[in-house]
Amino acid sequence: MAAIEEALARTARGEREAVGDLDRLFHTIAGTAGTFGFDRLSEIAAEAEVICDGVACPEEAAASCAVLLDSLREAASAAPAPLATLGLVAAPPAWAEGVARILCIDDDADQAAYLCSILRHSGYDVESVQAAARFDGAVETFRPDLILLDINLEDGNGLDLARRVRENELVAALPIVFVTGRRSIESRIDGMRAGGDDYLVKPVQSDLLLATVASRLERAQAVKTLVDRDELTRLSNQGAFQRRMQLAVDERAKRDTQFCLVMLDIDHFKKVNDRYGHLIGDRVLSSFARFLRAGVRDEDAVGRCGGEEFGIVLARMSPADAQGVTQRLLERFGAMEHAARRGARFFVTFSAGVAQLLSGDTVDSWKQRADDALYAAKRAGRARVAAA
Ligand code: GH3
Ligand code: MG
Ligand code: MG
Repeated sequence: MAAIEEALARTARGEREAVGDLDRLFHTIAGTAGTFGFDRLSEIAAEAEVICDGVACPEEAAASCAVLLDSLREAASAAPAPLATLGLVAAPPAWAEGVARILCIDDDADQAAYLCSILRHSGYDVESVQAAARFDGAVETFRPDLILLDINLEDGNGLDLARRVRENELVAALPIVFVTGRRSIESRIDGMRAGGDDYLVKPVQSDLLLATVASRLERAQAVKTLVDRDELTRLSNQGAFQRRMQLAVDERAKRDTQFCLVMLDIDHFKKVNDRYGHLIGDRVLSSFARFLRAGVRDEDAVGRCGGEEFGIVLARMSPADAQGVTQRLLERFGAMEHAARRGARFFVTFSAGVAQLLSGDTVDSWKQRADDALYAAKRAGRARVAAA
């Protein structure tokens, strides 16, 4: 609107090329507003376009367009905004890792802009890719929580991309929503067979898009929580923690980011169980988990890797700093009093091993070095931190 007003002002001052600018702006609105279902807007813009094409002098165009601009404003304010902004559709579900990320693949720039603007408006973090060739890279770096996938792409086929996602263990469970112009039942079946969760036909109503995305994300998060969480401590379980370690290995290879792994094991935990009972033992594990989660940054991964063994992946940290952080955790946790029955109080310590992620490391070799350091800490007398 501001661009039109500016072009209109220049037109009114008699600038001939401003009429051309105005013409182009109205042309864009006439085209895109129609695609998005804002028919009245499209009609008015088309009318203005005709005026700009036909008038003899700029002043005349300015006078006619000024009248139309008022109608245009009115139509724009009545145009159906994405329903989420009107509160008719639930806001994006709260997402465990901040704002949910949506990757949109569509080779039609206008369609992509349309889908992205609806989703961004509703608070999602959206990235758009127009070529199939850029798909894998975007999945890897953007790490989407959901994928909107067009089927006909200039340099490929969305069905193939969906199959690739389903075959890649790291992202196999990602929700995939096809958004395509193909309406046939055969194409829908192809979409489902390729691993699509939903199939929307263009033009997509914004409220249907938002409802589909929100419900797919919600379901995915519920499943992820079940699969990835350790029930007792609510931390990542061993499998999920290993996947986080793998992401760190990948990130180091690509961007040379520093990572340290800390493996921690509670000292003489068997005695805690023997003396105070399994239930109290469980409570110690839960409070240790909460303590660790609260003691590191959001970007750091914390997981339960076994009975009383935990792991932390510290991002962007030198081994010396990681050791310092772990040492402070040990001092604070060691000073925490735990309550048992009949007013009994006791203290618990842990031992830890720190290993820096080296170039050429795999998840296994990295973990082995941290485990070796942890074992050394145990042998050296427990309640201490050792570096690999
Ligand atoms: P160390 O200092 O050498 O690590 O001695 P430790 O006693 O901590 O180690 P050990 O491996 O001998 O014993 C671990 C104990 O942790 C034994 C097991 O019963 C207990 N444990 C494992 N998982 C749980 C759990 O979920 N809850 C409870 N309460 N205990 C658990
Ligand atoms: Mg296409
Ligand atoms: Mg132990």
